[in-house]
Amino acid sequence: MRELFELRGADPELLFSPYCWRVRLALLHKGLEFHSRPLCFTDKAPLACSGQQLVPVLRDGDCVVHDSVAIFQYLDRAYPERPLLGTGEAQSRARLLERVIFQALRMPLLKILVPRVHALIAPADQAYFRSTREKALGMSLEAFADPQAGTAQLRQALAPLEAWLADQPYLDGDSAGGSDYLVGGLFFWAWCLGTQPWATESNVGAWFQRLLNHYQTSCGPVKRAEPDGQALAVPTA
Ligand SMILES: N[C@@H](CCC(=O)N[C@@H](CS)C(=O)NCC(=O)O)C(=O)O
Repeated sequence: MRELFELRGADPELLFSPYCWRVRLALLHKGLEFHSRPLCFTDKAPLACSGQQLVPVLRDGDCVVHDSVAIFQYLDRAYPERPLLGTGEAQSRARLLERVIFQALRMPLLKILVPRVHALIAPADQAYFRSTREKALGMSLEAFADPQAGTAQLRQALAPLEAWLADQPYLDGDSAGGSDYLVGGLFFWAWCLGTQPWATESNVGAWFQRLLNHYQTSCGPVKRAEPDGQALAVPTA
């Protein structure tokens, strides 16, 4: 039996973790079915088998793996058909891309998403989310959150992706691969929380829509929080 432990909102169907979305997309890529185990932030007991407290955790028979990139590597080892990251230099390049893009996009997205995460998680999770994030950020959620600044910073950070996607439909080329899922998880995070801080009419917007359509065609509709009405109407390039 294959199980994916992932993060849920107050609504158990609202799955929004960027790292868990990476793994959902990777499992679809490999054609592997799984049972979803959606957990609240404070529901840590089911994660004990992984020896740590963060999701995603994939339990695949006797094997338990945590950390999205480690799960991609595990999937490539255990199911070599349709590689996600590949091996050797290819894998190393994919992981470098993950680091660089993650660093560039995470903070702008957090400035936009922090208030929405707080509003959409279970009341019992809100105090935990506030105290852990305020400690990590060194300031109150209210002082950190700045959707307008986050959107402007995100627009700049997306420029290389916008240019890259002018020449090919996916980051990995003609079809989606590990890089698309590593980066795409961040976009699912924002989209599921009801925001879309990138232009629909842009290369990035079209790329995300392709990933979303592919996922929804295979797996059914993705639960999304009530949109905040802030989708951008102008290209990001
Ligand atoms: N590097 C890890 C990061 C995992 C992570 O930060 N997960 C968050 C969810 S988005 C989490 O489990 N948070 C629970 C908590 O803060 O207690 C990965 O790539 O999987």
